[in-house]
Amino acid sequence: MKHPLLFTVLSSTVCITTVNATNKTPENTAPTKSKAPNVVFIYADDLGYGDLQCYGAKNVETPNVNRLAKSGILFTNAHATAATSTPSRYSMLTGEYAWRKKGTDVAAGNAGMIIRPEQYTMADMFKSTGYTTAAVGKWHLGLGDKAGTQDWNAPLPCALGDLGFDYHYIMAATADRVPCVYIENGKVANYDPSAPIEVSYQKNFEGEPTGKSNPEMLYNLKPSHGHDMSIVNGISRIGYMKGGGKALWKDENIADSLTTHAIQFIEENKDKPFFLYFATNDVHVPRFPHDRFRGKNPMGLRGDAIVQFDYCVGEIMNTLEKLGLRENTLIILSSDNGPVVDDGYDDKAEELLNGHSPAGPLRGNKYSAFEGGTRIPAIVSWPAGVKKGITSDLLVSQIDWLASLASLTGAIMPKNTAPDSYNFLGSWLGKDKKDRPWVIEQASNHTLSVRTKDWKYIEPSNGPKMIQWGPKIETGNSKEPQLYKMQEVKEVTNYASQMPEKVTELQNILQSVRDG
Ligand code: NG6
Ligand code: CA
Repeated sequence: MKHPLLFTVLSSTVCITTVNATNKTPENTAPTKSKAPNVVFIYADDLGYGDLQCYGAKNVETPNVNRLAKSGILFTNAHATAATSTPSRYSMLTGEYAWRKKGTDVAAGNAGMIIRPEQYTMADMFKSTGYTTAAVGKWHLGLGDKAGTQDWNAPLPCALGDLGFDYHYIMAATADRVPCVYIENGKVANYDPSAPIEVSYQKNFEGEPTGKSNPEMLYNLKPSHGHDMSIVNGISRIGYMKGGGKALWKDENIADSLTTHAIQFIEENKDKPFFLYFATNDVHVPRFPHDRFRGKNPMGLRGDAIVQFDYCVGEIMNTLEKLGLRENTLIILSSDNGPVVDDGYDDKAEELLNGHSPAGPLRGNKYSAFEGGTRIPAIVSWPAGVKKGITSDLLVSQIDWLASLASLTGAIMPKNTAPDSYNFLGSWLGKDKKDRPWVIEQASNHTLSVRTKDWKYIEPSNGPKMIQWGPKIETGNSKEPQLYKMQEVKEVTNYASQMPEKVTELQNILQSVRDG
């Protein structure tokens, strides 16, 4: 059931159904296939609100993202649904808040596929209107049938082909989790029969070195917290694996490998509408950029990883330009959650910040209920359909991409799918000035917040105030209700006791969304 509060807002406004290539807006017509824009998501990992030059970053140059922003809309009040990857991506790809579904916390590399084949996804939506679809990059939503049952030496019983993706070339989870191989169309890419793959998140395989027992085998990127299990390419990871041989990725080549596969997909599909979900490994740990990007800015590896990300963005844009596709390609660039500096490897990211603030002016980081956990960069560019050079402070959420883009393509979403996704296409394309009445944000310990344009309510939680496993990261937890005035930007003064009516109003919104 669609949420009554949102329904009231939406039913009183005219929704844009499509925008064609000549920048006119015919009312209530779905685009013909020849005019449907290609859609490319460039989805970064752990890239913060303040990490890009066009968002005020210091110490790092991001000329390609700056160019993308100049060619479209830069959003200053856009939100991911969660402060970690798996729930954020689950929500974005299905249009259902992850907290409605069990098993959507940060997934192990041998998690079973969390989005089930019968669920409707972003890729299904595009496919239903004739798009060719692909996912390239970090997946982190599980594969195969059940956790721990995958045979990585055979085709997986279910993979992204069952979720509407015609092609996929992905990392099962994250670069810091085994298995350290790419999966291409449900099978390990470059499979090496001489080195069968075994994976366990329970115990090590006999005789295999780990970061804990064999620190002398580690490259100079040592774990600072956790990450002391199997060693692959001289880097210890979360989880145990054996084998892999020639199929093992090389960390310094991940960005190039993903970008090359993304470009190949674009080239192969240049004559028909395509949807590409390009989910970069940057700037997640272990940060291990290629030599070309090392030592290029004062922030060390984290800064180099941002530059590497920017390079990949440039490569995608250049490819589209070269093929004459840029004009009618809608690019959405964003991040799955807020930034983190020390995320478990001693890469000196903390010491080398040199005044850079990864979350910009916001309080909190990845994992946090504070704004820095979920307010993320978001840029939308579509030369044929969106005005250029705009900055938008509209309140928007990634949860709405599915319904909004369905409205753009003319897809008819089956009933009872994407229950939390609403059509805010006009806001995302800069055609109208409609804020989302509220967005819901999920912290890593499941604390929920309600954010309106002016206020934010964080529900009480018994969780600790700081992350428990090491670095100094604020969780945003408090046993008391918290109410912040967002005009003050930084969540410092708690107005809850002074403004009980506002607290009740926001609590009611949260309750009704929960019940919805
Ligand atoms: C944490 C890991 C962190 C990162 C995160 C997931 C430790 C100490 N920390 O458990 O390094 O992998 O999970 O990040 O192991 S995410 O962006 O994919 O959600
Ligand atoms: Ca992430």
